[in-house]
Amino acid sequence: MDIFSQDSSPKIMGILNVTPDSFSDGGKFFSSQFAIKQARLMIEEGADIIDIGGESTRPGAKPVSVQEELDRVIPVVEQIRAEFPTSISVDTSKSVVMQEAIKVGADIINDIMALRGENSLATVANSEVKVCLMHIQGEPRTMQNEPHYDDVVSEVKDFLLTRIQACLDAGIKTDRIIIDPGFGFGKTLEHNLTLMRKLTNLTELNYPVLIGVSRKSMIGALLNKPVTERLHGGIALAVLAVNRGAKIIRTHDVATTIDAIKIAQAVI
Ligand code: 9MG
Repeated sequence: MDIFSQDSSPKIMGILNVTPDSFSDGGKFFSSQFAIKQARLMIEEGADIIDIGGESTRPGAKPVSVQEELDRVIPVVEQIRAEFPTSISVDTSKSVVMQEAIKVGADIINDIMALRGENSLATVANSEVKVCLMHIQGEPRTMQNEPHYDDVVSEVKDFLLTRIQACLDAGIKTDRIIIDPGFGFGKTLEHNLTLMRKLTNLTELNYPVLIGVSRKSMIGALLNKPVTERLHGGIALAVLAVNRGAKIIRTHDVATTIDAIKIAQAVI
């Protein structure tokens, strides 16, 4: 069975950031060995997918050049592909990075801009990879400057339907498409909570829904806790999302999330 099909159990996507702030030495020397070690740990814990990202999407993060992103991401994709049978996702909005990642064996393109960048749609259409289409209002640098919606659920849903249609028109078949409301991407706490409460409005579209809430500021805002103390809040949201039909959970905390979802699945 296709592990991303609507009938399969929820899958865990482990986050592998290969950005300077995630490097073992605090950013001076990036060791791909360190990244591979982290990937191995997440795979041993049970991750179904490793999501590799070379550019931070946090508000205010510095953009990186195409070459810099290629240098960070591609060797790591190559090494994980050579060592592990796990699905590999690459978190990028740059078509050149998508193209090179696909060449060295990526299975999924995770694009926070939902393939709106130059050549992105064609690059994915000319391959066999799956794509995660995420909703964002604005762009990462400024997205948290007073986000506004008249109706967040229907606006996110309409955006995703429009991007799905663009994919279908470009020749990307339905079974290659994953959708994501983009928690924290141009959304206030109240927008995020409304999207979680009404997640079935998206899961009923019959595309696998991916959610990423791990360690995000919505948890910090609710609990008044720093990023290092958001594990339990993230687990609660992951379980609620699975209960509402989410199929892929993107997380830093693989083992704990798997345990929580097993319990949720036994009850649902
Ligand atoms: C890269 N990235 C950071 N947060 C994310 C989220 O919530 N969803 C997806 N698809 N990617 C994300």
